[in-house]
Parts: sequence; C-alpha cells; structure tokens
Amino acid sequence: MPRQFFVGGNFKMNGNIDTIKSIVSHLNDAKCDSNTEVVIAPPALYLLLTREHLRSGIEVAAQNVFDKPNGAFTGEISVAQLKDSNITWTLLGHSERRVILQESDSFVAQKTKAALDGGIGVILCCGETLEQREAGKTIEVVTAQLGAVAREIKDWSKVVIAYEPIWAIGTGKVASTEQAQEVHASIREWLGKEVGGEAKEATRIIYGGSVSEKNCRELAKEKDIDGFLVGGASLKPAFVDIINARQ
Ligand code: G2H
Repeated sequence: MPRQFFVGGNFKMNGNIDTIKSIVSHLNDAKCDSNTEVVIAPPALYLLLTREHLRSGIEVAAQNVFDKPNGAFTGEISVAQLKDSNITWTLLGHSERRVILQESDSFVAQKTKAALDGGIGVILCCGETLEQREAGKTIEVVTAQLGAVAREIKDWSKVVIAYEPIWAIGTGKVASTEQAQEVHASIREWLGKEVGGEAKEATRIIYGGSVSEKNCRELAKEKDIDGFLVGGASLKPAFVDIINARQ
C-alpha cells in the first residue's frame, strides 16, 4: 500500500490569537490535496483555540508532551489532557528541545512510549548537527536517536519519523534532495532491520529543515520522502503549496 503523504506545520513559539485564527481560516478555505494528511502544531496555549476553529480533516498536534500521567509537574501537559482536548498528535524530540532544553534520547523515547500508550500519534524528530555530518556520523546519530525509541516501543504504526538535519533548520539551507533521500533510505533500512518489514514499508519518513513552496516539489519526488515538517513556511499562505507538493 502506498504511504499517505504527510505534512506537519510546526509553528514553534510563534503567533498570537489573531495570527493563528487567520492561519486557521486560510487553511479552512484552502483547496488541500485530499491525499495528504495535514497536522498543525501551534504553541500549547493555542491548541484549544486552533482545534475549535480548524475544520475537521486537519488534525492538531502539541509541540511536546510529558511522560507522567498527572501530578506535581509544573509547566507540563499530559497525554490524557491532550486527548481530552481532542489533540491527536504530538511532536517529540525536536532538535530545539534536544539542544536548548537538553532532552536526551532516552527521555524522548519515554515520552514517545507514553504518547503512544495514551493513544496519541507521534511525529518523532531526529537529525544531526553540521559537525556530526562533517564527521560522517549522520546515520549513527539518527539511528541512535531512533534506537532509544525502539527499545521502548514495538508498534510504529502511529509514529511519523521527521528527519531534520539541524544545520538546515531555519537557516534557509535546505538539504539537497540527494542528501535527504540518502538519510531517509538509511532510516527505512534501519526500520527493516530493527523493527520489521511492516514498519519498513509503512512508516512515513518526512523531511524538515527550511522546506518552502520553492523546494518542496523536488523533495517530494524522492521515493523515501513521505512529506514534510514545516516551520517558518507553515505560518505563511504558501504552506498550502507545500501541502499540495505532490499534485
Ligand atoms: C525544522 C522546521 C520545522 P523550518 O525545525 O520543524 O523548521 O522549516 O523553519 O526550518
């Protein structure tokens, strides 16, 4: 079965009530490829507002979730709270959290397990720094990040892997189609070896890092690129062009 194209919009810490309402209204009116699964991730404060105004058929994701069910964890949000609010996905392991907030591979893995156990889909981010790429360690780094998750979960059917080379994030420096396809193919091989044939064939592996309406079509032609995680461009009307990259 062909993998359904998947496009996520990661608003990061951007937007306010007015701008988020306007992005949502633009998406509600847009002609989006019905073969593409679309999920947007506003800041936590605006999750409910987004869900309330967004049309059905487009899902909403948190940018993070905690691994404990409830209790004295100031500032955190639980999986059950997301479910209660009709938020069906979460991003996890974004490099901005791994680097700035020092989230370890094992912490990301525990949170992935908690989200999946609670019935939330996970957009699981991985990727290398420029230094690691130049040292020839890209695959080693990415498979270590994914390997920590594989030790916690068996079922990858509700995981979308987002490969996001850190050197390409928000820099305007997109990975070449060949660079992205090469890593995606290696991740798929790794899935086959470490998880199984079904996960290898069915898991969506999407690319993130300065994706725009200008570069998305070329990237979308690659056989192992199953969609995009879009940051800056998801705040702009051009996000719809990225959703429709395969049309
Ligand atoms: C990578 C991406 C979205 P941008 O972080 O996750 O952001 O498209 O702005 O590089």
